[in-house]
Amino acid sequence: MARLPPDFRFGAATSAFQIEGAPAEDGRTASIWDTFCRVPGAVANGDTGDLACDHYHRMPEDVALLAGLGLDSYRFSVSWPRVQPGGRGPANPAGLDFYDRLVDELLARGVTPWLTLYHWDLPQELQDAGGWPARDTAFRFADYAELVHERLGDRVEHWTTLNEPFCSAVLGHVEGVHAPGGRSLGEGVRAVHHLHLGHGLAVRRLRAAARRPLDLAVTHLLGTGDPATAHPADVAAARRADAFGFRFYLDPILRGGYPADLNGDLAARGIEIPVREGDLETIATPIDTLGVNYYRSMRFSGTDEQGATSDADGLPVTRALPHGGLPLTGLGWEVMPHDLTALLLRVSRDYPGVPMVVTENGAAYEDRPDAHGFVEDTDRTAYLSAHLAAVARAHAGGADVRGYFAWSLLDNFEWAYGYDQRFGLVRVDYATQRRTPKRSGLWLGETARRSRARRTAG
Ligand code: IFM
Repeated sequence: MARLPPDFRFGAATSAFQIEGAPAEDGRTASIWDTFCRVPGAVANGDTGDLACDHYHRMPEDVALLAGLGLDSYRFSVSWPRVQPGGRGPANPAGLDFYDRLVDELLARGVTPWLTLYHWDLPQELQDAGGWPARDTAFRFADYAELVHERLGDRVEHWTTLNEPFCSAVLGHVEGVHAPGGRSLGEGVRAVHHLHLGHGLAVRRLRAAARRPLDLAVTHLLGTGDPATAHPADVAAARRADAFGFRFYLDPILRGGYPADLNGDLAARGIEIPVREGDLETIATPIDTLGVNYYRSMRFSGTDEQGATSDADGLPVTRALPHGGLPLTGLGWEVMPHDLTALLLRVSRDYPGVPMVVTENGAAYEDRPDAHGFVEDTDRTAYLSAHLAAVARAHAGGADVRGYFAWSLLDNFEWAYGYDQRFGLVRVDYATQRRTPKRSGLWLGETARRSRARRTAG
């Protein structure tokens, strides 16, 4: 494998709703995911986040596990309805206390905290007031960011505003498979813009309030998207998918505007991005790091199953297809490490000057624990190893990529798939809440240790 730089960061990631549980403790109010879990059929098996990994009560044990593995960084998210119930007004000190303790626990064990402010758990009261499609939510987010920073800004250097706005906006408002379960392209587009605006406002507030140099970032879910064939309809479909799924997220933040072709595609559907004067400048406030989450890539076809190139409204078809013939994870996602290299090289070429960190990468597999709860997950270990090698190749090719966080530290609540899909480096037996590091976790920790040893030796 090509060498990673000696100061390369190795971590694991989680998010609040997926692991914490304790939905009504110490003043926390409901989030849109608490509500969505109650919608019949929305989540597999009717699973909820009520207990999850009970991390709210087991946090010191989980931090000890991460540190024991040998990882140097921990990416976690703060639950908005825990620290600012209802999403407006003063902070809830009891909610903030939890993250205060978490940060101290991490630092005491020599682990760097990598904090994400928003990983999809919008306070339900803000949803009732319009949610992300409403402009006001962006301003509420900036207030919330400042409250968290007031308490933790003395010890936390790395701040990510949003995790995967594509999922919040498109899975949540267009495809209806994530909270809040909307199915409207127009609402989804409004949500994207207001998420971007909230990001920019928060970056400005944190920068102004900073008591120490901060590393400010946003994390996007990205992949490559080739045309299914060289046919012009497929080439055009891949261009549309790239505009809607990739450049919609990177261009406003890193280039100061929405792509012209995207505006055209949306206009054909009667949709306009609700940009007001000054928004684009706010959104493009410089960041220090770009978080890249990578799982898989798709191909795009401009024809439907019957070969038609336009739909009932006369609009062009864009259809995502698998590549075929590749190994699959437990979720049926194709394993494509080479595309991670291509992706990182593309971002560094098209959006130069911003360092990257892979803030999520990992795989769900059907784990088979032995009698002691140990999982010999050679599949996941091979997945992580191949993707880390892909990161190293991108680095060798000139991409400024500075770290890698595996998704996820623990098996956890995998959104609409509930607890059926396990991504953890550490197995969680949900009946007993017993944690057992898997082979993959031991392997990643050992890889991190070896990398640090090189740094010390060098
Ligand atoms: O579990 C999710 C995470 O919350 C966001 N990124 C993708 C992961 C796997 O689906």
